[in-house]
Amino acid sequence: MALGLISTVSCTTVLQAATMVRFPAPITLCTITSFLGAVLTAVFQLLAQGSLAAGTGLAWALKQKGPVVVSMFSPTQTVGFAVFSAIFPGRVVKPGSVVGMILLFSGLYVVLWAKKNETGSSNNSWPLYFSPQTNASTTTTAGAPPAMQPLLKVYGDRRSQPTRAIIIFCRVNRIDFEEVTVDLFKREHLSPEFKKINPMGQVPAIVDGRFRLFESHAILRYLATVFPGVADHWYPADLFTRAKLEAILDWHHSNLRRGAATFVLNTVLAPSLGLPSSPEAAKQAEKLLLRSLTMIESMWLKGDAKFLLGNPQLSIADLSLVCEIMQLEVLGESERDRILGPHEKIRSWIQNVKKATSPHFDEAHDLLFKVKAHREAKLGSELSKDLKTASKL
Ligand SMILES: N[C@@H](CCC(=O)N[C@@H](CS)C(=O)NCC(=O)O)C(=O)O
Repeated sequence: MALGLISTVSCTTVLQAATMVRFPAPITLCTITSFLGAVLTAVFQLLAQGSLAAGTGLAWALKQKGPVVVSMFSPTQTVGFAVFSAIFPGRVVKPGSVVGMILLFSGLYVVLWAKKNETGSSNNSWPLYFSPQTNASTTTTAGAPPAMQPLLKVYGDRRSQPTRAIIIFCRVNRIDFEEVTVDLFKREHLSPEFKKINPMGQVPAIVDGRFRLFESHAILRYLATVFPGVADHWYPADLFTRAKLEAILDWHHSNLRRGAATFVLNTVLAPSLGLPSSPEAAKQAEKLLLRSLTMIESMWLKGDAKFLLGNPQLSIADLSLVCEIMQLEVLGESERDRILGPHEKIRSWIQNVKKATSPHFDEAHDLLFKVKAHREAKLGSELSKDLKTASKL
């Protein structure tokens, strides 16, 4: 269809040039040509799109394939001019012109080849903020790309709390993304392929077109800033509020996260994965975790505060910190209650964040809840085995 359009345009241009020699009325000719151009575009649009809403044929092609691919139409048109000039006014096409055309084509294909190699994929060139937003998101595992690929890829494992924060953020804000699972238990985060995305070998990480980023807080800031649809309360433009949130985010990594993650690692994760664990490290981590929970309540959840800093709506800091605390679920009900029981404000803050991000919060934590249920069932059967053994003694 595009070739038909190009042939028609070349043909009319050649005829126009011939007409100009005998009928020197450039403005009239220009008016007729423009009118015919509009009619041709409309016909092309109707055939290609079924509507007249997509702009000119060129605009349509640009949207479909991008500027470099569309420029291929110009040499094709040049060939059209040469062929029709030879047919209608009987012009002679000289060998020099043919060589010139071949050089033109070769140059263009070198550019197309270079562009493809530069980005790795012609669909994946531009960052998120140039892409249309939809509510769709897809899930794949590393190495298995889906049929339709959104521009933003989130690499992570739902067992990881910062990964869950990113996924919830994207879902709530209707950011179109592809979730690529990097299985921590299979050590996929240490693979050379993943290390090209995050040389630190940790999840989460994102690839947005050509742009790569790791560290969950940096990712949340990036998405909140770059995506036009994200409401201000997530990462407020007001510099004073933003600076206070930044302070909480920085504090999080060396306090709450260090306490919670080290405690869970040394009490649940390491033993269940057959890795070495340290009761002393667990004890120190528990102290830091309890101190951190007290600090959050006394510093940032004062009075009836629904969210951190007394804000009426949640921010990226609420989401990040609450996802961190959620890992305590795997400890089991009684252990979790022992730690969170005395912290009523923390418990209602978790509920507030959960409600504000529903149903995505529970959906992202589904795997964690399953791990918890599995662990409790296992502990229950071991306990009943022990009780049976004890009753025989
Ligand atoms: N500060 C990083 C922490 C990332 C992190 O610790 N990720 C963990 C999973 S929650 C991980 O990939 N661990 C694997 C490893 O360190 O080998 C962030 O916020 O993104």
